[in-house]
Amino acid sequence: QTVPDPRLVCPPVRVEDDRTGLNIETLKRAFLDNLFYIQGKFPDIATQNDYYMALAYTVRDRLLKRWLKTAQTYTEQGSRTVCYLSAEFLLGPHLGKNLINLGIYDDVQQAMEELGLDLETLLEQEEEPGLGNGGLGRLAACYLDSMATLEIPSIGYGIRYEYGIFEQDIRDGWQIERSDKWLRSGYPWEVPRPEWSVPVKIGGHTEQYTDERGRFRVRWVPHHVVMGVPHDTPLLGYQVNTANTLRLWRAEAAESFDFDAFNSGDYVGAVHEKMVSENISKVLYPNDNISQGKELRLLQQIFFVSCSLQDMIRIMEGQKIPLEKFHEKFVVQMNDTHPAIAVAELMRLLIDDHCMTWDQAWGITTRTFAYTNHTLLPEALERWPIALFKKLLPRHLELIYEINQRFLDDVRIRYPEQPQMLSQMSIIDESGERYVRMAHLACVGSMAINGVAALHTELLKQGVLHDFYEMYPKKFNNKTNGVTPRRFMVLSNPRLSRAITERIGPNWVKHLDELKKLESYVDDPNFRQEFRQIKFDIKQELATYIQQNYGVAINPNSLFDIQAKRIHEYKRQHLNALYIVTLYNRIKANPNIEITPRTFLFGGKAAPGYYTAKLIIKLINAIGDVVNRDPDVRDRLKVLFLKDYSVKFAQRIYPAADLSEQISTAGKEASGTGNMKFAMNGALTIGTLDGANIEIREEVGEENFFLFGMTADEVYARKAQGYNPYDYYQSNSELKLAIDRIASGFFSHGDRKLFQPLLDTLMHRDDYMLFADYQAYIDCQDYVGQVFQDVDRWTRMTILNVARMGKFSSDRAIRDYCEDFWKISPVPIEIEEYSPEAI
Ligand code: CRA
Repeated sequence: QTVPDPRLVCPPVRVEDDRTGLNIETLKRAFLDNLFYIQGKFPDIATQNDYYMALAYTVRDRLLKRWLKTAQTYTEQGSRTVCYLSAEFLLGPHLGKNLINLGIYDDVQQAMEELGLDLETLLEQEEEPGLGNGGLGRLAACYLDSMATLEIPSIGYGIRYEYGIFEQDIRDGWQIERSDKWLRSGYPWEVPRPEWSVPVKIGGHTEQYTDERGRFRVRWVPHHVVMGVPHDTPLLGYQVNTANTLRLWRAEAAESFDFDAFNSGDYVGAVHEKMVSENISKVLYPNDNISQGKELRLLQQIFFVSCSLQDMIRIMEGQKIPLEKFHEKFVVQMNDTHPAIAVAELMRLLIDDHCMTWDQAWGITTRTFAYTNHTLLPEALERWPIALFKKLLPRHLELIYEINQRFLDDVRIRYPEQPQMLSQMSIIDESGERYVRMAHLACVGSMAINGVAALHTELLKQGVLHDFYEMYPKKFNNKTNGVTPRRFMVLSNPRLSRAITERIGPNWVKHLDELKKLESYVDDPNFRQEFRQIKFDIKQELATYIQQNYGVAINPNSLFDIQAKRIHEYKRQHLNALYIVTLYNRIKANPNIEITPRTFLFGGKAAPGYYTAKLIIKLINAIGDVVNRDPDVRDRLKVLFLKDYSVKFAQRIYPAADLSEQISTAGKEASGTGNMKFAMNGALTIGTLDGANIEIREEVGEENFFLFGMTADEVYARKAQGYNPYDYYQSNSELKLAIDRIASGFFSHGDRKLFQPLLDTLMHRDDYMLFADYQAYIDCQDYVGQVFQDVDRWTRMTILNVARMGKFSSDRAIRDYCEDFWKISPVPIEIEEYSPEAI
């Protein structure tokens, strides 16, 4: 290592008290200063958004000292670093989380109050960066929070979409989409770093040549080049000095590229090029668990992957670490196959740009990457037509062919008598039109492969990735998902958090297993009473919100039964709807029937092109419109679809739930993470033996979980026998009544055609086996209703659920990744206490 020029060694950071001080007077002064100098406003003309921005900048200033110290420490120590590659990061709002992590929430609240402002109102101003669809993107965000909190050096790499997940509105019961302009009023949390922009090549062809040392080389002559400009966001851990970086790439035209067209007078042509380049980071594909196979999506993938890998090489060069040590400096985690092209791209960079031999490059590559699989659904498995691949990434295709040839040689040696293994395992699907199978590329190029819950990992090993499991059993492991208790308990449910801390102290926030200590309060009448009161107050607040925003009165004493997640047939929101119709039918048959009053709440977006999912939204709204105003119901049932579900809104929903609906067909939900967030906030779960539900039930105890339905094995067995949903329809009178009522046009102003496509699928195919699980679900729901009446029993169950959720902290998941195959240990960040007198 060379000694740096002493004149350039950064002295300890010394900045004014106003930029770092944490006491109330300083916070107020800094806030007013930012209102004046950054927003350029005086109080008379300032909007709530100006106040929000002034406060956000005040908080950002306080992050910067920690962020720069973190970066400096990692640079000096050349720390081993996790790079988390993800096409999605569903962060949610920053302000509240940063206040919590800095430990200044209450002081800032008071500071704002002393200035005549309300912190809650300011927090509401923040537009969240919705750069993800659902669980996968939110998981990435939880993991970044845990890595910072555990002081693990890490960089999140992704795409800075100009438009995130669409805004959902409901018109006449139907979902309509509006573009999400999250950047419209300015985004104070990021710092653009144009000086670290990198070029990404697209299209063109390759040429072979012999270099000056007589080596055989390949040169890629691209059709054009796009620039990636990094935009960095600091992510501070909880009560530590570590602030790691989320680096999102924005696509820009390579300015100098089309000078020819420009000079020859084709200004429009030159600008067109610019537009096409910038399209790459324009919009997030709004599909959850569905791969559409669009060209622009492949461009997004190579774009952010290439930028990120080039950035890692730049970092190594800056730290003067030789490139041969790439796998010692970095571990690169691929969040599903969206970044799997990284395997070929790293090979290309090492061989073509850095002159390594194949074996050396492959040795590094296969020690660097790890792959997380998030789904078994066939429609989500990514494969790209060879022709498209060749057009956009001619060099990568050559490299993939070579990787595949060498891999298939190994397969041949391993299975000399089984030639079918070659076509089954090949990275190239040649069964019809030829495709590149991204999951196969990811498996071959990674040192570790994991599923996201115990069942899911088992099913991967038995099913989709079975051949790879046989060939590389040691690569496979399970990492059950987790969620951050900072956002989903401390921030979203401050009252519950305070009640917990009063009993067991504050350590649970970082060591969620300590919630176990709450078990000794399960029979304490004061604690029970307080627990119930908190839930009631939050439900009442949500009721007020619903009254104001939807004009529907709901009873805070009723059972709040909530299903909030993406709308998908496998998640079976329509099974939930069938129970509602069943209850309604019972009331119509006997208006005086005893039933537990319930409020059914739904939230979630449907992919804009997923017609059936959109029809399910329409069905829920249609049922709600009838049920909510039928006088026979006498307010015992209310059904509401809450629009535009987001991280911000989810934070309000989880604490208000009594019952959490986790009712996917067994074997279909890889893990689920909403299931964890609900249970941590004292909701009980009604669920199938699917994904992480199984482990939640194991932890909280089977007596504290409402289980129903077929197991994954039973689902496969029933399918194999030949499943006929129509038999269930004919033989189950309540099911028949429910279906017939929908079919009759009762919920659709007499229109019998409206829901027919949905009902036809159910009666004749029912891929997700709603009918087979219907009776078990109905019985279980009826039982839930009875248990809810027993207030003491219910309260006891909810306390035990909260107390036993320790396993589902994302801190536990990250510790497992670190110990198992990341092989990374914490790097604490020391900050000398700043004191103004020292200047
Ligand atoms: N849609 C799974 O379906 C899982 C998350 C995070 C999903 C969820 O069950 O909790 O990932 N899969 O692991 C996915 O996106 C591409 O696959 C999801 O969010």
